[in-house]
Amino acid sequence: MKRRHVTHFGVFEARSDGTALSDVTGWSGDSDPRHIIHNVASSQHHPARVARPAIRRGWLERGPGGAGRGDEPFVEVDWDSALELLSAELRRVYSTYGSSAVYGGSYGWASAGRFHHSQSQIHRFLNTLGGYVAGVADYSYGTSGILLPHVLGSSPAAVMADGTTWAVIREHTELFVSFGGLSAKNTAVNSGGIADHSAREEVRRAREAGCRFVDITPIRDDAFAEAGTEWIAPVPGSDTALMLALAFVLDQEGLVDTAFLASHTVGYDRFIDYVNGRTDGVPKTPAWAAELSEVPADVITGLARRMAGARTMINVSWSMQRQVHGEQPVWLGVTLAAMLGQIGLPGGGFQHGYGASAEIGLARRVVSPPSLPQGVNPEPAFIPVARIADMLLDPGGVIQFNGAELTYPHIELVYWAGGNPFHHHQDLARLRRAFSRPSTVVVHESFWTSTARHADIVLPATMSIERDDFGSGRNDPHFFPMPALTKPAGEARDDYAIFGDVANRLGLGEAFTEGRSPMQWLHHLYEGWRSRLGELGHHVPEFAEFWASEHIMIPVADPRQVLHQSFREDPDAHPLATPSGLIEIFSETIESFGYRDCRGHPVWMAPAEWLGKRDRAYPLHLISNQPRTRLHSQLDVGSTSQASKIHGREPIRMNPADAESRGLQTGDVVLVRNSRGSCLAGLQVSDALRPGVVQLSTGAWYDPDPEDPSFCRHGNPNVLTADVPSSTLSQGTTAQHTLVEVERWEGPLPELSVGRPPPFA
Ligand SMILES: Nc1nc2c(c(=O)[nH]1)N[C@H]1C(S)=C(S)[C@@H](COP(=O)(O)OP(=O)(O)OC[C@H]3O[C@@H](n4cnc5c(=O)[nH]c(N)nc54)[C@H](O)[C@@H]3O)O[C@H]1N2
Ligand SMILES: Nc1nc2c(c(=O)[nH]1)N[C@H]1C(S)=C(S)[C@@H](COP(=O)(O)OP(=O)(O)OC[C@H]3O[C@@H](n4cnc5c(=O)[nH]c(N)nc54)[C@H](O)[C@@H]3O)O[C@H]1N2
Ligand SMILES: [Mo]
Repeated sequence: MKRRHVTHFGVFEARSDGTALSDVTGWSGDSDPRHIIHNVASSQHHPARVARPAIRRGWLERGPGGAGRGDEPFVEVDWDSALELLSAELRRVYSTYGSSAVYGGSYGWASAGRFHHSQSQIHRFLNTLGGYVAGVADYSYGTSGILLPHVLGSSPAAVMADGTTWAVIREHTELFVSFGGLSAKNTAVNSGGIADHSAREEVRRAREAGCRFVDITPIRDDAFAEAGTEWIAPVPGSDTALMLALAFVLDQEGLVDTAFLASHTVGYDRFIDYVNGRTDGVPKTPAWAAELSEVPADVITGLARRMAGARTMINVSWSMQRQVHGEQPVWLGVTLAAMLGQIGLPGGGFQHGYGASAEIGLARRVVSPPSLPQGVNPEPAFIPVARIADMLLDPGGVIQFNGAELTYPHIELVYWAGGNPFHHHQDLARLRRAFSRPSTVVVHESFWTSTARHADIVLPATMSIERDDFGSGRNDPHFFPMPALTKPAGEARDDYAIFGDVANRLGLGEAFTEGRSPMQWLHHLYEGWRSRLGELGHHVPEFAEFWASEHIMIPVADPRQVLHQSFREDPDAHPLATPSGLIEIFSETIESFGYRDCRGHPVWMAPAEWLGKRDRAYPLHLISNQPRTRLHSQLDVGSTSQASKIHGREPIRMNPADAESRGLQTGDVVLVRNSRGSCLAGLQVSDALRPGVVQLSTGAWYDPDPEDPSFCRHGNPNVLTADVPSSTLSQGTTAQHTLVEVERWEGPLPELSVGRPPPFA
């Protein structure tokens, strides 16, 4: 009999012999299963799996200290020795320095499954010990996460959960304009899982009903084929100029809903004075934007007219804000939708991220599924999550962030479970220097990722298929029991078991576990959740029935929800949580911070690295977007991810004209380089890319050359990306863009070290 399992990229069914899985297929209830699911079974027993606890030799022999980290071999030890060493080190750090010396941000997606969710586990554990320095916001929408509360009074997550559903779009939307495209590949994924990949079918039905899709993106084939997309390909990073010109046309041609602006927004006058050039002498005309974006002026004018003449959904993808000045296009998306006066109307208005993840366009559930309580973190120090290298390199340094002043703490110990900063952070050679600073780095991992290789204490964690859990993705109404499918590989233990054991050794076992086994926790959390639902008048089965079921459904309030509908109908009765209660096209709050790189209303500021700079040394614009064949760096050794590699290297895509001028062909191994670093990659020539743009997705396991850590032999783009923040306001990552040059790799092909364990002493 086949059994089911939830992953971030879908639900699969497989046969199990108790040790390994076979015959993996998508869940029968999924209308569009994605090939990423095949990475799971194919990597479970891969040699790159962490089999036993391991300690870096220098740390074991000399004690805490960063010298040799990432270079030295490891020594495998038994669990008791590893946990004894770890407990003693935690005791030393907490008693000598306190919680401000422990960085426990531990950013990362970990695995699906609500109880064993690594971030919940590690944060609960560190809170039990006295707290930790946290990392706030995220890499996904770290910039809009700070901006949107100022503009719309809600977080991006709330804007998405309340967003207009596909059912409404299908009936009402005539024109769907997507800045950053409407990405088919990214809807494979949803945080916590997705039962039915419905986006393709929803797009097909919308198109069938007459909706026209316009994708504004340098990469054509992100789109769903079913959308029949019209493609507009701007210079990457120039969208703000394009959007300002759309605003200019709407204003000049009298296509603006002035009544809506008056009743539902503040600050339009100051914005439009800027657009028309009254404040800076530069009218943001289509001709002006055409110079910057290389989108012809008549295309911009035509698009503005079409937007005003139809029920228009303006979608701004998350990629648009993972850039320097990433606030601006998101703010402009809201502003354009307000100018059209369609916010709160069915099928019109604004959304941040249809296509960025499977959840967007699903209706809000009446309550989220249960999760492990994390407790309270008494430590006040925190960082914006993407400032980790700055913090480690500059203890005592001061930064501005969203109107506050933060001082970087002095970190003695870094603890990570469920994330891979040596994939996800920018400028990895710099991160490596930063990681040499703390005395101790502890990592729980299932695989010998580059982060595990840069740790001192590495503890083997189970994969989600090896433990009992339950799972439901963000905004997905399906809720599945997830009984373990196999026993753990090697000596792997659950994060929960590891934390429970260490807490015990520190005399805090009861506080952490409350005396419950994982199965008792599932029962306890589920029943608490069931009674909360009951109080709201919703009934779901008892735990035993749930556990024996295929899945249950979480009730949804309104499958036909429309974002900002009640606000539109009565802004006094349903104000936004902004200072004015209205949409803030001009934000007095942001203006009052006085940041030069984010003013009181959206403006054009040329990024430091973009094609408009005409950089002779690095003439190509690299987009490092999300990979089609995996989730970030997860399971990169798995079969779907490996099938995409070229001579073992991550594929990079390039327009035919750029390939020809460099004498390159599909299948060549190339060197991608800039002033920060370089990596190898395998070339794919494709006319889906705008000329001048190359695409190397994120997530190939960083494989640094032993002589030069800024050279990755495998193709991780983060040796190239800059570790500079989006702005002073949000301090978000700018991973999406960087300038590079690409040339044929002439030397012998270096052997890869990822895909097997590090050397053991
Ligand atoms: N250049 C560039 N960089 C980027 C991006 C980009 O587009 N371009 N995208 C950024 C974004 S949006 C994000 S969200 C980040 C993602 O960055 P991460 O979330 O850090 O990336 P993952 O590869 O998902 O890392 C999760 C790790 O957790 C491990 N893991 C899984 N389950 C468990 C478990 O149960 N226990 C333990 N202990 N470990 C587990 C996996 O093996 C994996 O190594 O990357 C960011 N970095
Ligand atoms: N298959 C798969 N799906 C995923 C993930 C994954 O790892 N794999 N990760 C998930 C996560 S954590 C996140 S945060 C989301 C991310 O969702 P996004 O941030 O939206 O995704 P990206 O793939 O980084 O970028 C999407 C597209 O934006 C376009 N783009 C890039 N730069 C520009 C620009 O300057 N202007 C314009 N107009 N377009 C531009 C490119 O076509 C790019 O492919 O994806 C989620 N979905
Ligand atoms: Mo993300």
